Amino acid sequence: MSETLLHSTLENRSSKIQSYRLFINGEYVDASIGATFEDINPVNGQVIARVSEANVDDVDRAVQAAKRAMSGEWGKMGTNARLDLLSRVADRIMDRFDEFLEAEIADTGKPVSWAKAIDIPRGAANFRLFANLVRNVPNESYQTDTEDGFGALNYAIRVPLGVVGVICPWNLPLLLMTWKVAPALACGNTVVVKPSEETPGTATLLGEVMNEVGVPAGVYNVVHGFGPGSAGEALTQHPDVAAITFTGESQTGAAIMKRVADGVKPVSFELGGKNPALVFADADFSAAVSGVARSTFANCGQVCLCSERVYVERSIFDRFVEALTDRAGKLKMGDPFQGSTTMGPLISKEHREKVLGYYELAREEGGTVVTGGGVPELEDPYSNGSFVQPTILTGLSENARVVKEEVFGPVCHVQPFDSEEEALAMANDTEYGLCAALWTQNLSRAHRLAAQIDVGITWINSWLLRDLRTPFGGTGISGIGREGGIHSVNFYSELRNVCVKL
Ligand code: NAD
Ligand code: 6OD
Repeated sequence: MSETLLHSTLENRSSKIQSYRLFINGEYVDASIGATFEDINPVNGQVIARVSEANVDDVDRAVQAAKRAMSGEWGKMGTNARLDLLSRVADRIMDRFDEFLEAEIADTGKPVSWAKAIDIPRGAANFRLFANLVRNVPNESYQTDTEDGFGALNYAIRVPLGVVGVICPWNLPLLLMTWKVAPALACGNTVVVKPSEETPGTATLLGEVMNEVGVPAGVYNVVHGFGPGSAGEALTQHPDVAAITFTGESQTGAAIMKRVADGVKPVSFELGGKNPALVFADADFSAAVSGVARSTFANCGQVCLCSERVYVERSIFDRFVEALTDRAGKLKMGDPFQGSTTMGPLISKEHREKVLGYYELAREEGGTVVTGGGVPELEDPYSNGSFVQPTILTGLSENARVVKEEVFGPVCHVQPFDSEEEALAMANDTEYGLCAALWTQNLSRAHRLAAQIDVGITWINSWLLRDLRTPFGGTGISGIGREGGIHSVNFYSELRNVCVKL
């Protein structure tokens, strides 16, 4: 990948408006009534694409194509042949790395350094992992005693669920979409994907890859649109969709759950977070500062795993806040294709209003804005983007809304603590339970706390270090179920037991 090439492509993109169509039954098609919406580049506010907006009929077309594919070539294909195809999808994403990178950056404005290290490689890695894993999944069997002495043999088989509806957010579009599509396809299902309306690009491009490697028509389908009253809701209500896998806000998860309840369909939900980072005085200070700077500001704070509540042992509190403030001041905003840019914009002007609202609320709730708290002064064209300042807050009560509610921006509140018990109590005082980061060199303390913090994932002296085989998910309103490794296989396939009397 050459950065010069990417840079000039960004300039070209500014003048060339893309067309993102629906991908149904292996073909790019317009929405049935020709409806479209605009896809905006959050770096400069320019329209980058017109996107076909699916209605109920289009969603039905996609679901029917996916259903037909289940009983066609795909449904009959052997496991190894199917998984070979998915390995080729991974290879082809890497072959077309620059195109995925450009599409992802155009939609999100995230810095190239982040997108090329995280988003696109993970898109490929998700397919590679599940192609390998499903080849090696054993099934249970039991020899059962019977009164006649001949016994019985019980064995389990796995079958796909059918058509899986995949509803995705905008923050890590390719990564989070393939995190669900790859295991769903590896288990033999077909999918209808509803990408976020903010980030339709990479899901659309993936359709080309599916065709190039020979994934049969109808296995991977993409319907664009919005949530309520649009493609998202239509997918959740479709009677031929067997399961819904969703990543997004907790409130949206609740709305989807109500919609699927009548059909008693399985759901897998990866939802919001209000994640704590705990920094003890015995931590490696500079590693903790770097780690918390990363876990607060990465992807402009738009990772569900970001730390928005930072608890620091009182003896190092002032020094820590000063050092974190210094890190915030060094973040550079601007052209995402420049290697020197380290922070992108928020996803949209609408989301910026929400984040700025929380900055204002922090002041109203009596907090101190140590740094940031507003919109940065940037030259054109970035002044038309959705940039906000990285922000550090102190002095808020633990009951303040800013400390309780997910902001999803580059902001944290830093609170001092005097004891491990106090830090633990504050960390757990939330409805959310996605992840935590612990910074300490006392390993007994680290393990003790990891067992007591009520979250799905605890990082000790690290953050976002991922092994895709591990269970991933949240407690409380941060999610339902676990994905990753065998946990994804357990969601995307159904176990059936066969009992043979011998
Ligand atoms: P969102 O909930 O607003 O939207 C996510 C998707 O759901 C979009 O495709 C949207 O169109 C669709 N949608 C919205 N309402 C719907 C409805 N009623 N029926 C069907 N579909 C509907 O989330 P977002 O703003 O795109 O993403 C940010 C949120 O996602 C944050 O809360 C973040 O914490 C969360 N998130 C969680 C994880 C995780 O792994 N736990 C990962 C990424 C993002
Ligand atoms: O790394 C992953 O697998 C994952 N699901 C990350 C989620 C990030 C949330 O924004």
